[in-house]
Amino acid sequence: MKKEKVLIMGACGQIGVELTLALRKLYGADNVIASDIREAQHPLLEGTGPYYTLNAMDAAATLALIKKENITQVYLLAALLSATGEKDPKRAWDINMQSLLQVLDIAVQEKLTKVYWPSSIAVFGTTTPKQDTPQKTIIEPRTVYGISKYAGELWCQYYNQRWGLDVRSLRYPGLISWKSEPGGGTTDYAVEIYHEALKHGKYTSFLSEGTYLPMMYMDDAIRATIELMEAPEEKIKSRMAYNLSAMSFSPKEIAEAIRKHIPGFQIDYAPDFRQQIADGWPQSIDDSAARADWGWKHEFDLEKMTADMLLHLKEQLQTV
Ligand code: AKB
Repeated sequence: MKKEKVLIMGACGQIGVELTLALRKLYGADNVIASDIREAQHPLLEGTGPYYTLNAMDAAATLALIKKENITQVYLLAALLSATGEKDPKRAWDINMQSLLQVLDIAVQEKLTKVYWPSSIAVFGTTTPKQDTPQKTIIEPRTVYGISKYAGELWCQYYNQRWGLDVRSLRYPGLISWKSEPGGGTTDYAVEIYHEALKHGKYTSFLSEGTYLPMMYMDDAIRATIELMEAPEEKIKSRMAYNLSAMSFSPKEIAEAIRKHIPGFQIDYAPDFRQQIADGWPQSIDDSAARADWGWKHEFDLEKMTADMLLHLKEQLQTV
């Protein structure tokens, strides 16, 4: 059997840091090559394994690195998210699409065994059912990020059908993590709020108090990603991305959960342009296909996540 060697593109991002660390534990540090456009790697990755500066838009450099390191699997995580994407839609489209198409082409050419590419709940829009949004439903994204994710899903499916490429994908909800910070998403408030609660005891939310969105703790998201990638090929019945779900809450509810640990915590609301993006997304997700096909099961709810986030962030603050 061919020995697997993984390349992670976008390793210094919110998902990338934790996925790199988890995959290094699983496959061995030298078998997981981290790369990112940033020259300096994320502090948590330092000393944990090989790192390269790589622009995901540079096809020649990507191919050269894949050949040099005898890569067999690629996780392409580099992307512009929903809020950043709306500030420069054409740039978001170029980055999100070009990097994917290049990786898919290289994967076919170099006969890679697997590719992972993340999608998002951002594929859904205002015409989609808002509660328990099904795997297959009306999909009319309203943001350039959502459009690029939906187009990307179709490209992944196309490369699977046309070239037999084993490409797998998940529609992540908002992701909440303490090791690495999010950048440029509409769901970022649900990370900022924990930092601000510990530092200042108050937070101004850029989403209104009753805005429900699907969310997930990073531990669950990393486990889902690895379980999907490790699942036997015959269990992967959708080559569009799988819906994935754990919990749904509003800014008001997360504030109440934080108040159980920090009783004086205060929240107020100043919705900005991200409110409109959030209003176009589902409030909860039906991920029964992921649960039935490859056994997905979440572990963290709002209470468990809040306790874990505050514990780790408090430790982090004390060591700074
Ligand atoms: C965003 O808010 O843009 C992302 C996402 C839901 O994909 N966190």
